[in-house]
Amino acid sequence: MTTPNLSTTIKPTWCPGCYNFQIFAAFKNHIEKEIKRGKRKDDFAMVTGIGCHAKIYDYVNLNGINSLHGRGLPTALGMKVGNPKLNIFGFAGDGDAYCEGIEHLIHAARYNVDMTFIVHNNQVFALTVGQPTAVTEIGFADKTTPRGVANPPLNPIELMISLRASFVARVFADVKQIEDVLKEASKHRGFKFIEIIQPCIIFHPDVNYKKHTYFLKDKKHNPKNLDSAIKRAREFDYNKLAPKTRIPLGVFYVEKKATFEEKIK
Ligand SMILES: Cc1ncc(C[n+]2csc(CCOP(=O)(O)OP(=O)(O)O)c2C)c(N)n1
Ligand code: SF4
Repeated sequence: MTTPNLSTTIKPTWCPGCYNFQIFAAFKNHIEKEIKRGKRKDDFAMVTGIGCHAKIYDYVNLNGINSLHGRGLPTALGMKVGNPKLNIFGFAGDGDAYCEGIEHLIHAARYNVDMTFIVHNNQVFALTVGQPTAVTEIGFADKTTPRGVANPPLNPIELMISLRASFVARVFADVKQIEDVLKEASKHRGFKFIEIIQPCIIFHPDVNYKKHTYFLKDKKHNPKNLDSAIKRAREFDYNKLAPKTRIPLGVFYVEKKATFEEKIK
């Protein structure tokens, strides 16, 4: 089967060097490989929120809906009810997913909607020029928060595991890491939550995150073990990086259970 062209003719307007390019490349590679493995282009659909991350919608030649800020998940849920066979990929920013859309994230995880939800976590509302979100570190200051963030950041991995989201993973914005986790996720039926640490080189630059990361699989982490998953999730609290901070990457938690679609049949 010939692989359809998954790029549109629209030229990306992300800042040169933006890590969103890595996510874009990895996602296209993944879909191309899925098509080579026998899937059809029309088996897939995309949903995005609003933000820098959401521009991916204009650059990938797939069906879908460019939704509202924070409302990608209910849009995806509606699409899934209409066509349960659709393989949906949702893209959100941390503002989108953890601020405006947090209620939808909680319930999509509880319902176990069979879809993949990818959060581009750059720890700011980037498109609107770098305001803090729910995962910004204490002390981060901008024009809206001149005295600096006062509240500790939310730990989305811990939140997702505590809700027993059925597939919970985190990677860095690196093409291979993203492709690997997407391949792993493609074998799972249920809500696949994948957070990508995606520094915004303009408003929340990379503070050498990669140097602090390690892979859960190298530590023989068992993703079916809830207690161990929570323990690993707590190793990085999204606040400032101390010299000994360790950021686990890979699949934290996996649980086999009925999907939303199966429950409403
Ligand atoms: C309901 C609503 N609130 C606010 C906005 C304004 N807005 C557009 S993009 C954006 C920031 C998006 O930040 P994030 O979701 O983190 O994505 P990023 O730009 O960092 O990729 C905001 C606040 C909007 N479009 N709609
Ligand atoms: S503002 Fe940040 S997230 Fe947005 S395109 Fe530029 S580098 Fe990327």
